[in-house]
Amino acid sequence: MFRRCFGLIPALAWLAATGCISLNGAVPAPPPAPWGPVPSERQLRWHAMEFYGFLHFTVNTFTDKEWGYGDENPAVFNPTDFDADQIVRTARQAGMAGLILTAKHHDGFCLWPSRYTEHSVKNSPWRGGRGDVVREISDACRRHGLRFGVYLSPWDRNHKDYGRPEYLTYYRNQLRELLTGYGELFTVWFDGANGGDGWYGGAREHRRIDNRTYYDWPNTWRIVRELQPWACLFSDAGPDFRWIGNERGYAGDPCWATLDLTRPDRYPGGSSAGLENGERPGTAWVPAECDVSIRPGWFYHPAEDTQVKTPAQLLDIYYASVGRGCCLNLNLPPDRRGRIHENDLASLREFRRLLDATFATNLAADAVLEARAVRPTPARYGPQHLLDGDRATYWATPDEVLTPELIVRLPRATTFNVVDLREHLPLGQRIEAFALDRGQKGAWVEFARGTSIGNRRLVRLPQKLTTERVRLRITRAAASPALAEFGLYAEP
Ligand code: FUL
Repeated sequence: MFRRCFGLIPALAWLAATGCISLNGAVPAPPPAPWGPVPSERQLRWHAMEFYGFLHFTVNTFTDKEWGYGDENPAVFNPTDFDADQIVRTARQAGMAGLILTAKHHDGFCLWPSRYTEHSVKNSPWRGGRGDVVREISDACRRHGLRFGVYLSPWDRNHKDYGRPEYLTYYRNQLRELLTGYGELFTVWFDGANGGDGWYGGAREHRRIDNRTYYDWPNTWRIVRELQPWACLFSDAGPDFRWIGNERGYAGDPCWATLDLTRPDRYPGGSSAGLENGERPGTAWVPAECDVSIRPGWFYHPAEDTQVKTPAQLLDIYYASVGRGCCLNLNLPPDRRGRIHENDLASLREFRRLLDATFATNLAADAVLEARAVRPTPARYGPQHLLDGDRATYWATPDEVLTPELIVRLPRATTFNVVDLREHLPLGQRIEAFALDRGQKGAWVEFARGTSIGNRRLVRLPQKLTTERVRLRITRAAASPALAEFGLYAEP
């Protein structure tokens, strides 16, 4: 009994501190009811990654192509100095939270020694036919603290049965090998490019498939759910995250995390119309990934060594993807040595330096926040949660207050050009529009407006401004806002 009481007091103090109970008698209001579609726990983990990478690597790297025909001799795959640690370290130093490897691209060549085909690394001279790129990259990801995912092209220009039902068995067998042999996967990336001409076991013909029916996706997805419950399924239409509809790395503005999956053209390889902006209210939470290559092509081509995106271009992409609530999937193509090329490295390093210099300190960290409305009780729902760096806590208003204001009183005149906002995603994407003002000679002057927030909205101003007061006005919301974070930053 004594021991129980002894533990009760710190427990009560902790609950009071977190706002779950109030020791002075006020009972916190229940949290706002979720509005519209909401993310799963699996999707929330994906959202938290924000920035990860693609590795496009296969026979194309050696044949100088983007799409292999499927008749490539496995002997052409022969990296001279493959170094998974160099590749993964580069990604980690760039700030990536994970890597997705093209285990099999459209040419059908497997980067792992699949039991179901001879068209793989086991027939290449690399590592004497005993190599496994999927193993080496996934192990290196674990060593460096990155999550790992796979791209397994549904279209296979090598396989003789492509286009027939038998191919589906082959595809699922390969998928099972990847799902069971390489530890936890954070995603399986199902590409939408499909059908057309290919080698197809020597037939060398054109094969057309019906994207809606041929792959029987629901049953393939079920295999992933069963074997890798934390893996998010990617395709043009989700179900866990969607394509942004372009390969430039730019999200639309607004960019909603929801889609209307009742549309007949929403299936893998279906229409890209509407993907850049998403759909509101939508029927499902299907946030977008912006995929883009650091070079013009997805695979390494020596002629593109001088066309690596500059740090400034990468920053623009970051603000237009992560800064619009998406995840950024930046492709780094290993070269013929099996390493990330020095030019790509140099660009990534400077990009990272600029991001770190920008986001090292929240310039609003010591501000006094004044909210025009707070849901009872303030300990639980007050604006102080906007500065705690914790997306699980948030500022919320009573249900009927849809357009509240927040005043940020800075301890001194502060210069910034980036405003960082996050919604509390488990309650849905509630905010539809906002405006930002600065205090100037006793008045408020608007300096920015925006629409969707979702996982993150980075408002990047063309010029720095200096002020002691900032005001955030939520100008339109579908339900009372639940805002998790607020930050002010200055680009160097
Ligand atoms: C596309 C593919 O056809 C490209 O080769 C690349 O893999 C890109 C990420 O997706 O659909």
